[in-house]
Amino acid sequence: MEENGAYIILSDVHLGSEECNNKEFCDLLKWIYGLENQPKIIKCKDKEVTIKIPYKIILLGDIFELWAPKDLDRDNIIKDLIRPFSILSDINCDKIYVVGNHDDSLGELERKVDFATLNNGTRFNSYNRHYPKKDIKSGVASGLKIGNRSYFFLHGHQFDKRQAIFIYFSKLLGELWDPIDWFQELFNITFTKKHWKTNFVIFLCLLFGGKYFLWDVFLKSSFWRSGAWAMFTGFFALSSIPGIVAHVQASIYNSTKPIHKTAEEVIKNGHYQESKDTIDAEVVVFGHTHFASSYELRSDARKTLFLNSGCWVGTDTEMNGKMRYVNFFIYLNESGAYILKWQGSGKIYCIEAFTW
Ligand SMILES: [Mn+2]
Repeated sequence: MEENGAYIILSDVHLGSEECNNKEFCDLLKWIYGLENQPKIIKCKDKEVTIKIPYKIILLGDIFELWAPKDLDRDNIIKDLIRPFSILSDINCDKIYVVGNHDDSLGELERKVDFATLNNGTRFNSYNRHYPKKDIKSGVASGLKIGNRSYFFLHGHQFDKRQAIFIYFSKLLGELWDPIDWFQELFNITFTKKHWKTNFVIFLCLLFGGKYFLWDVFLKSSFWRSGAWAMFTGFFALSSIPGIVAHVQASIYNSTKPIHKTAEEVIKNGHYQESKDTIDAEVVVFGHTHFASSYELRSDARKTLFLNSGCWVGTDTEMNGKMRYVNFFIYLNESGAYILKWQGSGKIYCIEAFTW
């Protein structure tokens, strides 16, 4: 597959989360929109690079925060997405959405939003695992040829030991298995969301009240009356327990976040196994760890360049002696790949450049 032209890769915006840099993200999208009439020349080391309106924008996963939105309320995702997605749809290029782990349940949309055409004639496609897709016959995931390099795009949770168990069970089941998402869905019923704490108290009262104080009454009462008790108890259990589980999951997840790893740490210490790798590409672009960086893996057989597209959450902070910067994107064209930081008002800082 060969598709020349420039590409912009964005990942880990986490729309709907507490720390999402939505304003900055919208500013970048407006700037990309403007590139159509006015390409921008930036300096990368001592080279000049012309940033043009891309041929495609690749949204590389975790664009939406479905696992732990603000107040665990998924309505916050809808509030957050309206602006960026309306700007995005106006940008005159095709858009590709590759799902990540925090928006994994959108993978079910794969065939449903494929080739949705927007009013300016641009297309929006979604991909469940990676882009491009695997060849069904050979099982090999061939890269996309841009210029004289081949590229492969995936969110990157596939390199994560913790996520591997979800993926393993999902494969066994033949469908998506994601307990975090499951409890999020149960919790995001308006009645549960609003009243889960009170519901839990009512549930406990019904459960123990029924058992200790009303036991006699129920034993003597009709089948229908104890049936009604069971039904109410069940109803309040279902309208409260998902709230507890969702909150516990969110706090466990937040305290053990597998993020902030550089591309080098992911490939060297993570779940990446070269022997099992079926990706046939020279450059692998991924996100997930929120750390814009690069790493070149050299073996006798080949050389693979891994690029991490960073994130749009939180602020620039020092982590384990290294600076982790936010608000990143990757720009690719026929002659190179660039890791770029958005500094506001059209100011772009080039962190790393790979030219060929
Ligand atoms: Mn992720």
